[in-house]
Amino acid sequence: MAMLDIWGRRNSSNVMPVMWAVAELALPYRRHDVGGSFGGLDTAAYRSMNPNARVPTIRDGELVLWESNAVVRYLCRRYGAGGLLPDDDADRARADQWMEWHKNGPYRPYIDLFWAVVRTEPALRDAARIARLARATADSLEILETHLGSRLYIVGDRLSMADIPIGPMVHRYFALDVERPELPNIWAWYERLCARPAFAEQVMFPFGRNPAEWYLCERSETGAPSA
Ligand SMILES: N[C@@H](CCC(=O)N[C@@H](CS)C(=O)NCC(=O)O)C(=O)O
Repeated sequence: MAMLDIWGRRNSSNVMPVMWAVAELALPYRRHDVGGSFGGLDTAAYRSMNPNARVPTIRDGELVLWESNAVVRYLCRRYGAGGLLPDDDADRARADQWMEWHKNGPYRPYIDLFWAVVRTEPALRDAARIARLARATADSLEILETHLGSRLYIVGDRLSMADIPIGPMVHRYFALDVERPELPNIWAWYERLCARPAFAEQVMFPFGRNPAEWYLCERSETGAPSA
């Protein structure tokens, strides 16, 4: 295959699933730092690829694609047969279902929670709102908790594209300093993900505890604050 081009800062919640999929599939790629403190989204050149001026965007030969779940699905269909793409139609549909559930279910309160904590100065945090968002995220994740009671991965007993968007969200959710219920089945699944080198490399890097640390992590190669 040709070299895949990926535009997006690696600490973006929507870039991480793409990078994790790329690493699981061992695809050759070049990643371009845009978005966040790197800027570069509001240019004619970038908007001609992605009129939303958001990350991620990928280019694979002639194909330019945005929307992280669409990108993950594409990569898994094109390069993931026998691996991240379930073989059977019903399992593929189930994987699609959980990817949609992620975006429309827990991700919504989770991303607001993440911003309300990590990306807000401690003095400006709204404790009542944080508690509400933490509760809403947990309530939604209880659905996954029940589901994972009888399987190792989200679809069946091996990693598939269904796990890809949800893993990075859960990684950060478990690291946030917020009220959380016990979620033993999600935790056991998360530990399975942590044992994967691709997940460790593309998802498990530090992101900081406040806006200053966030920006230091964003600018650091390793994700670690340099000060
Ligand atoms: N639904 C889109 C959302 C894309 C999105 O909102 N990306 C955020 C980062 S997570 C973004 O581009 N923010 C502006 C920035 O990074 O400067 C997807 O899943 O790809």
